[in-house]
Amino acid sequence: MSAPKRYTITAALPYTNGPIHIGHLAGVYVPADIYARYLRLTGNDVAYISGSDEHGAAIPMRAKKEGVSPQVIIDKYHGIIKKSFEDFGISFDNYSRTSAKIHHETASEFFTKMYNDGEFIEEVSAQLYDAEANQFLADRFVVGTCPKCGFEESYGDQCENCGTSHNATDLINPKSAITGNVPSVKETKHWFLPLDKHEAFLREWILEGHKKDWKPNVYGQVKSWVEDGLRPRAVTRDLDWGIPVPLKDAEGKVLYVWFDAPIGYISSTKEWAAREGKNWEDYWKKDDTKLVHFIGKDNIVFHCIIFPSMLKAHGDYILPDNVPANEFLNLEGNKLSTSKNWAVWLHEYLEEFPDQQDVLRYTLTANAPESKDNDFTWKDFQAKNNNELVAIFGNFINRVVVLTNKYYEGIIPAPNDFTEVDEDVLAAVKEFPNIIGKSIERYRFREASQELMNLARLGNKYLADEEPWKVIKVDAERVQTIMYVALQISAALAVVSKPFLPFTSDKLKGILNIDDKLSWNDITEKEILLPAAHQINKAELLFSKIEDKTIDAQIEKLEATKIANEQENKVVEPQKETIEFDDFTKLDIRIGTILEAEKVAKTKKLLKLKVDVGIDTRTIVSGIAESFKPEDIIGQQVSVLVNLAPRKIRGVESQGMILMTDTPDGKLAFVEPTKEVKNGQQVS
Ligand code: B3M
Ligand code: ZN
Repeated sequence: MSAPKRYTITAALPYTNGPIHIGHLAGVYVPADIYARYLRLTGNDVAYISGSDEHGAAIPMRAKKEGVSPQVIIDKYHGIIKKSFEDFGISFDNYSRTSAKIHHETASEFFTKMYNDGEFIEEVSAQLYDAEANQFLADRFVVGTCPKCGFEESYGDQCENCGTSHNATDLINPKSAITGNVPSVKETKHWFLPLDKHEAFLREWILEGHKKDWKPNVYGQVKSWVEDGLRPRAVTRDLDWGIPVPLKDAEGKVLYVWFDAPIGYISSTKEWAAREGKNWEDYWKKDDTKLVHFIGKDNIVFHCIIFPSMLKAHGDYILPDNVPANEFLNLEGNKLSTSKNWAVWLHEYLEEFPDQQDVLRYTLTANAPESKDNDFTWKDFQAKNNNELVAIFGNFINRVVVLTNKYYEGIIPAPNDFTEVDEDVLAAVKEFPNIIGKSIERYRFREASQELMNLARLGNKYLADEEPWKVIKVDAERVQTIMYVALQISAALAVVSKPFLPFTSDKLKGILNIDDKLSWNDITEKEILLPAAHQINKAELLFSKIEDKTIDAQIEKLEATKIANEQENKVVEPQKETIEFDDFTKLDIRIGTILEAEKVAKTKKLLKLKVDVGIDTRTIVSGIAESFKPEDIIGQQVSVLVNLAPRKIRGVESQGMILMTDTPDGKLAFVEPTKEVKNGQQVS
């Protein structure tokens, strides 16, 4: 076992302008949690740190949209996000928030020291200004075309499409996100971090020093930025929401959110260390501490170029050993989007899949976007659950526990002679902690999760091959050995599943009655994991099958969201060409009542209706079957174009047309009188 080390593991601070979704878990928080849990289990000193990012333009914009103060917004979403992390077993040692006093103090001190050391350029420059909103425009307050990739929805500080970071004045065709106006320019003073001054350091530290151990997707982005040429970046803003710039002549200015937020890792560590009686500087200033930042790819420039330059310039801080950024997770083929509600929100997931956090953790790990964007589909989620967690992991454990209770009343039998197969299986089990550990230490969590499933496969195959339920009839002594071996595998699974499936691991330890008696390293080092005569508990299902109808409901929910988005973005049809009044008088539109309704055979959309239009009762075929059940529209009053020439539709003669319109959820609605009207009444 290697000597214990000290780790500071940070996970990106989520903005408190909305809830969090599966993309956050997949990209950042589950991999970081697996890493932190594994390092704790292998005896290391770990500080797993995060918190809410409560400054920046996104929050006042959301506040304005909801007609509340930014403080109301951050309090609401800090609470929702913090609870979501707790619900999903994200085991932070501290989850703070950047509106906390300790952070304001820490960020202000950090800035002041850099200022006093002459690390900033003070410059009055022309910045974008929205005269109507009477506000300077930076970050998300301005959108325009990215100078690097041409993406037309780039923000003022960063392009979400190519990830590059720039100044607002670099945008092509900028537009105010507040009024839509083309901004003017106005002089204002800001303090700039001269990134160009840190180029040599960044080249030596990253391009040379981390060529081999940083992920290609991270190294590649950093290399292209450094080689594109680094320029001074403003670290202050003309905003009233954020940490005031701690200088006399800085009235109405705050620290740029991406200057203060990474310092949030330090202030959150301070908060934790004070509570735990530790020295925070051990985790940020000692060379034998390993600092690892878990982020999404859109945060690479801030964590690999800007924050390290700040740490270096401030002096006496360690630098990140690795920044294993993930790519993006998509949902059913489309980009996850808070604004389009195209997401699986964690708080909603738990309402629909109570106590099934581990199913989502496992699916998001097994399909993590580690080297390229990946897609989450509900069908794959169902398959991972039913074909792996239920059919392999759960099935193996259930058989072991049921048979141990059935044959031995839950008391682990003493083994007799081991066969070669038994010996091989017991030897293989001892290898898994190292196999899984190596993948985790190399930030290959997908691979690690599959090795975990391979251990369950080993157990499942061993039982299927040894068939104790058959052998019991002829050789009870042999079955004692088989069950003993199978129980050792079960104990190993309970321990090594903890980083990935914390809830399942705890449940399995309860079933095996081992609590936390076994450590990660015991699996490799101890001869016996579960001794004979040990009493286990009754069987409980670890996972349950997810039925098609449950998944179909989720897919339908997304379909409805997609349609609602399409409707919202639908442009209003332009007016048709002008007609004369006489043209209108040719239309004979009457009020009618639906008397009968039935589906037209072999069609999805058509209903055959009997409608009393006052003049007579007639048959009308209408394409409304996907919006209405026949039995629900008997007695419905409708507007009918009665003098439309009759026509055969799927063999049925239709004598007229029911007037309909589209609703935001993509269904149809009747054009009906707001009061009961006599059938045959004319619409004019
Ligand atoms: N608040 C998250 C984002 O860009 C950002 C991370 C800060 S980590 C210091 O979505
Ligand atoms: Zn771009």
